[in-house]
Amino acid sequence: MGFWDCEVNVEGAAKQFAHGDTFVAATPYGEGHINDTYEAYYQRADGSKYRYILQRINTEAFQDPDGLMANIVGVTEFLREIIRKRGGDTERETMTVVHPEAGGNYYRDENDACWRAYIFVEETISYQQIQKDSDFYNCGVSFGNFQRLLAEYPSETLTEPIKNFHNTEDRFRLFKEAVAADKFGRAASVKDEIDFAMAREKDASLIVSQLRDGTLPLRVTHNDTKLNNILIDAASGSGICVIDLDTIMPGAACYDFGDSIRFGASTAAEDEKDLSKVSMSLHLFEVFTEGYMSVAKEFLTEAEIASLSIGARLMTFECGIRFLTDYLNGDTYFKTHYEGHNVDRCHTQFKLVEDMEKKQAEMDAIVRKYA
Ligand code: ADP
Ligand code: GN1
Ligand code: MG
Repeated sequence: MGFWDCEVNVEGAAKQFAHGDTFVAATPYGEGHINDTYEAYYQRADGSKYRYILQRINTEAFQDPDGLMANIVGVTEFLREIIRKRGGDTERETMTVVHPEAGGNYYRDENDACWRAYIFVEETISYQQIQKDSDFYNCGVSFGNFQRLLAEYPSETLTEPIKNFHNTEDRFRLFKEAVAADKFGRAASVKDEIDFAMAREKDASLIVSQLRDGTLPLRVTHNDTKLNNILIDAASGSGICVIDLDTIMPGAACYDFGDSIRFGASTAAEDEKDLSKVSMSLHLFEVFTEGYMSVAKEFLTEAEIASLSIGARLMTFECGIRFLTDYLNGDTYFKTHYEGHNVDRCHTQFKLVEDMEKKQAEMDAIVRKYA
């Protein structure tokens, strides 16, 4: 029984975080692909209500929930201290872990499911697609700031929640293994997609090789900077809170820049079926780059600046092969809503890769303009 098809006891878990208040109801929430997310409502003795984000941690993806939660608690406490010192709102500008009544950072239930809760950051928007340029600019500023703040974080205290997460060479190896095994007899139906990836095998080394030889420095990075992993303040439009901190670990700056572009600068949804709608908007690329560089130019090295546009293409390529690999393996990793969902996602990513290959020089020129 996999993570997505086993039975769950949401109510039992939600009650563990009530701390004397009354649990009211929990319903599925958000568009994340990895964890099982709910909004859980509680009522205080005075009748007022509030909600938490309640998540069943995907322990197939994150096999060490203790290490994972220690990372998140460590990073959010570190950020909270900085926010407190500068007089910010400590419950809105970073996530706050709500501990279960029995103590610890999460609750393990009778089925061994692991549950955590966060304060729900209210009056915010989590976009699936950019509506306003200024929002994307502000995302760039926020992710730039996030990297800047984490530069001071003691990276040796972080555990690696998923080994080789953005090691694209290793992702490619797993992809080739999945093709060779063809466990579900699906390879023939995605021959063109496999050929597309195989023709670009050497690209998989573009960034890892530079990390290996020291050209690019290792930083503490978020590693999953897609648009719906940042909460936009409804009133001010600023990217107020960076969320989904599961994959914080050492990585390359261009992973975060690149993943933001992969998702946010696309003209269509990640699973759009009409590929004529899918392209990488140079306009959105510029909007994000201007925001990000307004902060990041202070700390990025020359080699890192040169890596940004390549990172965008590579994160997109990597994501495409991950969707394809998951399809070949029987759709066990990403949450999917229909058979072939991962193939549709793979198509948009590969379309974006092709588009970025054509626009590389223009992307580089934009980066230079703001560096
Ligand atoms: P996944 O790892 O599956 O992507 P996330 O941690 O990103 O899960 O959560 C899924 C969605 O839930 C987010 O995209 C966001 O819309 C919402 N969300 C998560 N945490 C919070 C929070 N603290 N406050 C408000 N919304 C949140
Ligand atoms: C997953 O967790 P979520 O939905 O924010 C995935 C990312 C992918 C992304 C593709 C831990 O992000 O790596 O880029 O889907 N997260 C994990 O949309 O694998
Ligand atoms: Mg997410």
